[in-house]
Amino acid sequence: SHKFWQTQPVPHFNDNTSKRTATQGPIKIIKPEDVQQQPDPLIEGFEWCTLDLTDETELRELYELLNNHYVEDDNAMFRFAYSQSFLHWALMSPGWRKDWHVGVRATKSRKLVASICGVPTDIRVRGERIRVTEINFLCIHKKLRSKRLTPVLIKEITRRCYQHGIYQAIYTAGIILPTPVSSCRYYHRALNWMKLYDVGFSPLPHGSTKARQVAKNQLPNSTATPGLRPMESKDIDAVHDLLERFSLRYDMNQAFTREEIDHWLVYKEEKGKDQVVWAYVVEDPQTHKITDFFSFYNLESTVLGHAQHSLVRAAYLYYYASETAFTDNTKGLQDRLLLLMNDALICAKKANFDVFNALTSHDNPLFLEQLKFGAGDGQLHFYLYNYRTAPVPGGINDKNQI
Ligand code: YNC
Ligand code: MG
Repeated sequence: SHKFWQTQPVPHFNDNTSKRTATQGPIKIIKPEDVQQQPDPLIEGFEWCTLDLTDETELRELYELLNNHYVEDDNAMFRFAYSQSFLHWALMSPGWRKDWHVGVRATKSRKLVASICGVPTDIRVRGERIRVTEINFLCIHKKLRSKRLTPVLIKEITRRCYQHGIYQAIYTAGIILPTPVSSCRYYHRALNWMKLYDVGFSPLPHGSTKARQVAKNQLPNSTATPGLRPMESKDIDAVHDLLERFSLRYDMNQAFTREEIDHWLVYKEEKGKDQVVWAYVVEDPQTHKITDFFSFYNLESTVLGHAQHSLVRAAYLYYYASETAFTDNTKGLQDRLLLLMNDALICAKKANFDVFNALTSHDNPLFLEQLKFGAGDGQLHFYLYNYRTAPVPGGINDKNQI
């Protein structure tokens, strides 16, 4: 009984795989002249706004809304703490528009009480290339929950996407809605086990000791892949080419432009701004070709109501690729990923992260267990709006996991 979602152009739970396969494509054709020119009204006392995230004040307002009201775990022990640098990075990617940074303010106090945001990109779904907006940061102030404001926010960002000729969207959520195109589980690898134990994230396994857990999660001091070094601007073309070829191995993947590679992977140091993304390449010591790369991003979580610790620093595995996928068998790729991902853990540990997270997407199942990642409680479901395709088994490769 999804009163709102059942009215939307999304596949229904009971659409079977053969229907979804046979009819891949848009669910509803949108005529530009039918797109509503004005937003729907909001409940009394509230009004629409467009956030200007280039303005430090407005960026801080979104940051504060999210830091106080965004996603928490089921036990309300942790809440995502997206930094202002992170929001800048995630919401002002190539092609971004102010229009798609939607807010709701209380008319009297001007306080920002809700948000929904999007950025454009291209994805490929089983060979079909589609322009989409990636929808993220849907958030409603805790005092305004359960008032059916969510459908109003979704309709408004949809209208603003349609107005600019984008008729499809991609998004992720921890909850099940009609209808996931792919579902993944989160895995966690402790880098600072003692802290994770202290804050209640990592339990002490029955029959083990703290000392044994610390020893088990110990990592070498230095990386082991010959030729591994931080990615630089000069590597953009090589990484772009490698990632495109590697991504085409998945049914659903992001089609990057050169500009997007630069934006999403190359960190530009700026005074007073936290580093958001870390990327490393492997440059073959003989040929100087880029043979592999991996990346991770920084997303902290607030520890709610803890005396000693206020933040957990989590690194999230992001894009990676390896030439071994084309030259070797699965065992060759697996061996290479074990080496690369262990180095990713070492790099993250050196950058002072407490935990390294990865989904069961991409080729991750080849290394998760062996590198001592443990299955978490959290799931991440991927959705397409106004596009039907058969379910994608765990192999989605899109950046909308942030
Ligand atoms: C959700 N996460 O099912 P039905 S993820 C989508 N995504 O509708 P109300 C959601 N829909 O079932 P509340 C949703 N959560 O009756 C709930 N819903 O059809 C649906 N949490 O609305 C729900 N952020 O306003 C139901 O619910 C209806 O007051 C109920 O607010 C929900 O960013 C929420 O988890 C999540 O801030 C805003 O709990 C609130 O409970 C909150 O009465 C903490 O709403 C933060 C949080 C969600 C993170 C995310 C992706 C969002 C995708 C939205 C869909 C985009 C579609 C594509 C649009 C562009 C199209 C083009 C082109
Ligand atoms: Mg509501």
